Amino acid sequence: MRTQVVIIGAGPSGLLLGQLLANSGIDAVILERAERDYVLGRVRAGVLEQGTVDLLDEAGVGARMHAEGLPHDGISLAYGHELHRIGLHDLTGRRVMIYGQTEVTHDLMSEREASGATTIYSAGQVQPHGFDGASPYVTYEKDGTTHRIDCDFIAGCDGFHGISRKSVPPDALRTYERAYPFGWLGILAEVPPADHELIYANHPRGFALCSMRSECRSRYYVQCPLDDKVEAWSDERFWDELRRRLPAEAADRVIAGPSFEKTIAPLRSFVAEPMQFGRLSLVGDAAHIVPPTGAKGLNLAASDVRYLFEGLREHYRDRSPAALQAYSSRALARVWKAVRFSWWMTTMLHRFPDTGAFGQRIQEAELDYVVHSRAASTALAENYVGLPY
Ligand code: RFL
Ligand code: PHB
Repeated sequence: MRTQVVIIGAGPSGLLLGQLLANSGIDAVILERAERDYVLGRVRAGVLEQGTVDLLDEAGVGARMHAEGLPHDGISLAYGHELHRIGLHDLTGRRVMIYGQTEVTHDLMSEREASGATTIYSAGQVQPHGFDGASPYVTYEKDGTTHRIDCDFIAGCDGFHGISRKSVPPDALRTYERAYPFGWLGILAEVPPADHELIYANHPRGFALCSMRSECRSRYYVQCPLDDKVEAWSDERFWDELRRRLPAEAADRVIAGPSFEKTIAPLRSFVAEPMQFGRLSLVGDAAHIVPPTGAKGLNLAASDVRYLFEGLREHYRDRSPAALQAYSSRALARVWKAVRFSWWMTTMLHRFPDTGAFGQRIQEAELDYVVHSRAASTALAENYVGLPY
């Protein structure tokens, strides 16, 4: 088989890139290791930047998002028993959209299926080859047979544990990493959210986040030790801990109910540089990971896709290599700013092993400065709604 672009991974990066390419008449095949329903079942991000919303519109998959998503004009920071609102829209003229990654994936898959473009699920042993030369190709196994797809370019959209980054010679890659000494325990429950906007809470017992998927479905998180087991967290214990970490006015509005998803995720910052090796480009989580505190993971994947798409479109349409050659440097400039913002939010809001009484007061002083200084609130808001592409 031959195609123009092989995309490895059918997460949001791979599907969105596939859609934009298909709309521009560029052929792409997506190879995905997992089954379709497994990919759809993963519960992850929930906050879309305006730029991500615009890109989904450009890809022609925005209709349901606009009908069912919740535009938010602000967030609240909680500390010292009080809630303080940051007016994102008042400060920046921009807003965010609450619309789950599961729904984004669903919309992209439906559109791809309707267009008849090829996606191969349950593809085993996917391996990119020859990307440092002019004739790259990708091999994979399906139903006991090894297949080969020749192509012009390979897009590694296969997440942090994928094969694409691992296929690059280690001496061509520089990595930067920070692991955080705690995790997030997250639940979904069919109950109305505690507030109409998100609440990020700093508390001496640890961080808590009140988020949502809709007006009747809530997503809540509490910081927990990395080695905690989900089984140790009954629903009752979770609701109790969440309420203890929120100011009374928010805690009183938390409506408890049975959880139907409960997982613990580690937090990490990671960047691999460069994001391009000859004809292989790394996109989204394959190249970088951020802790979820800034809600940036999915949004960075979208901005990478936009830069790579522009490069590929200019290559095919205008025979111009400049934008494709600039992919890594353009993407990394935006990535590092989101890595910094996510690290800063994480540092300001979580309890670290050495936080202690002094560290707690420093965090509260920083939060007090952020919410009472227009300059500092604006800096947070600009980053939260998403820096320009
Ligand atoms: P994904 O979503 O990981 O998709 C990669 C796809 O590649 C497939 N794959 C392979 N396919 C073929 N061959 C191989 N060898 C392959 N190896 C892997 C995988 O099966 C998968 O389908 O990466 P992508 O597309 O770059 O999208 C990135 C986002 O998913 C990610 O940034 C966010 O979900 C991060 N993230 C969160 N971000 C937020 O903004 N807010 C959140 O609340 C939030 N929660 C999360 C998260 C990521 C999590 N992970 C990765 C474990 C919670 C979790 C648990
Ligand atoms: C979520 O709704 O899952 C969510 C929202 C905001 C974050 C992280 C996760 O910062």
